[in-house]
Amino acid sequence: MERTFVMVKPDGVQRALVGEVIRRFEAKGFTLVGLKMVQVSRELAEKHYDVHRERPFFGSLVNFIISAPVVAMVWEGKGVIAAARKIIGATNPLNAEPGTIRGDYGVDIGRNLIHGSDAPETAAQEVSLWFGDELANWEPTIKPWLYE
Ligand code: DAT
Ligand code: MG
Repeated sequence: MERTFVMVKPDGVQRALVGEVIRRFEAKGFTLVGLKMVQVSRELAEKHYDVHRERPFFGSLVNFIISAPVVAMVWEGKGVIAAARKIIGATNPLNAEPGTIRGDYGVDIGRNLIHGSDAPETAAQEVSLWFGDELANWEPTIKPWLYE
């Protein structure tokens, strides 16, 4: 079953949106297999955002991610990588559709509340970077009511 990495960024934690984020993923039918609060080190933040190292916003992005705790999670389910990106919405919250997390709660690209892996390769990398093997392998008993 597919897995993806989702992180409520410092602004999402401070805005008390952790429960709302979890609620949306649970309500959709995805399964939580990893969850922790993290005061991120500069090293981890730079590794996580390594693809953006040369971008002008890299420094402020890393400083922001390490400025206060984040909530890291791993969600499992059919098509969860692409579905999470849809639930999260466009990178710039002003372009994100209403009904998405960024569309409903954000206004600034530098305060867009939440991260989600963008493809199978990055999902695998990010799950491993943030959680290693500390994930719960479990099957919800309602699974036959979610999947044919
Ligand atoms: P996403 O988080 O939607 O995958 P991304 O990978 O392109 O977006 O960028 C990572 C984060 O960097 C993004 O969530 C917010 C920040 N960011 C991206 N583009 C930016 C920009 N033009 N100015 C400021 N911050 C930006
Ligand atoms: Mg990205």
